[in-house]
Amino acid sequence: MSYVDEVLERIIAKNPAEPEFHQAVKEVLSSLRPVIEANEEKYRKEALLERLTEPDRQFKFRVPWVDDKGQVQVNTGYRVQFNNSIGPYKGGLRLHPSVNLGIIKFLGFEQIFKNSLTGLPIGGGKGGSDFDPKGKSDREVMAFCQSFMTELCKYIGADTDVPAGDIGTGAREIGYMFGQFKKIRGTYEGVLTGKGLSYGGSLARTEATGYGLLYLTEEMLKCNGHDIKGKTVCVSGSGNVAIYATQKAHQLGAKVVTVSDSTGWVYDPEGIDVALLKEVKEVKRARLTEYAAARPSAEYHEGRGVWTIKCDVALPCATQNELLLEDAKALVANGCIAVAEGANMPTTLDATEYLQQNNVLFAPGKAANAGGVATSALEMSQNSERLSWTFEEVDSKLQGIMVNIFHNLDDAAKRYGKEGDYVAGANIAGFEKVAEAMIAQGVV
Ligand code: NDP
Ligand code: 2IT
Repeated sequence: MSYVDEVLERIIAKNPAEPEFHQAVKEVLSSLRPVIEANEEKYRKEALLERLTEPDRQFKFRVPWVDDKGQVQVNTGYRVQFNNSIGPYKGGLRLHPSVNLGIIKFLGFEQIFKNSLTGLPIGGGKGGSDFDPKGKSDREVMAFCQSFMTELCKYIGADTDVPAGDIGTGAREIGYMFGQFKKIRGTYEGVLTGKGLSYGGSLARTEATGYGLLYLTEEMLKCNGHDIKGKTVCVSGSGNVAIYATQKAHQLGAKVVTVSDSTGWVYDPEGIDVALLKEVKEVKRARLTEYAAARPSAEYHEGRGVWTIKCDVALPCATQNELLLEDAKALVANGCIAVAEGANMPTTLDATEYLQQNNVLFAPGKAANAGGVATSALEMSQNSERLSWTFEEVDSKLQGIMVNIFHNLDDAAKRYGKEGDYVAGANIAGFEKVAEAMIAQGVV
């Protein structure tokens, strides 16, 4: 049996209840086959793949907090420190009822390669909790965040592990967590990114993931003879990534006609009104029904359905496994030319293969959404030098990073005879640097 298949089999046997983790590892290791096969003896002897797929360490802890009725609630907190061979652990904190260890491990594993692709010195990690911020008062969110950080603060630090936002964790949650870290540890340090601008945050971090997604998509289209201008775009999700992806798509002359949330979706043929979407989602924290109620051109639909709308470009920006084989078929039938993942692993493996086989340009999340963590690394740099850069400075660095990522994966794919396969290109380019650093640092 090949080394890759042996390791895949062992991971599934050893971590039986973690399907998302299996999926992420399978995608990465399968596309690394040519690289592994070229170095099979060496990597096997080094147990490189076993070391790469086993987190350095993982924490799981109780998070008790008191709700507004005086009732004690208990959630479970996680932090997985996956790999720090190229820099301190770096990755977001997800707050969503679906969170479990397997989901955090898949996200942490993806983060290793994504962070490597940014070209910046950051390792891979991820954390979160099964706490649901939806419908909670600010005081309840604060109580949860403080309790979560009371435990998490033992394991993180500006040079050790630097968490940030993800689903359910935005500026409000990062603020409460930063305050509690400072109170317990007594140091004012860049231990979290995505901070508010008044206390060490970076300009353009809020916009970075969505903007970065569009910068990479624009470059991918350009290098394949297309122009983003004039394209019709379907976006899923209506959170941080979706909102700023929509804004930048419009700035580049495209038209976004859909957004979604966990209960339904909106089709707005005149183009999504970003100011209204921000008001509904960022200010009121309301459902998309409120967007549709305030916008005569918009139709609201319950359930899923975004990918049935005809578009040139599809940008899944909600969550994992939200673009299925049947959706891929609908996109291809409607003439879609490109899919770029704003979310982490939103496209299932069979849907990805179908899109690639039908010549749809496909940019995987670990490349396409890397602008968020890249700008987090720029926030870390600003915190270290105790300076802040202008919006234009950060945004122009972000643009350079995203264009560079695209060319790195394009080149890596070509080097292994897989021209146009950006999934393989991203995995290979991300892996090469991490593997070299791991081997150079010995068996640790
Ligand atoms: P937000 O919490 O701001 O928004 C998430 C959006 O996705 C909401 O519209 C939410 O709907 C929807 N959603 C979440 N879970 C589900 C679900 N199970 N089914 C259907 N819809 C769902 O998160 P972000 O925008 O920050 O994150 C979106 C994706 O992007 C995630 O995969 C995240 O890991 C990834 N990402 C985020 C980065 C960042 O910087 N924030 C960086 C790189 C990747 P509802 O409000 O109804 O729950
Ligand atoms: O998935 C991701 O890359 C993020 N949620 C952002 C991580 C970060 O550290 O900014």
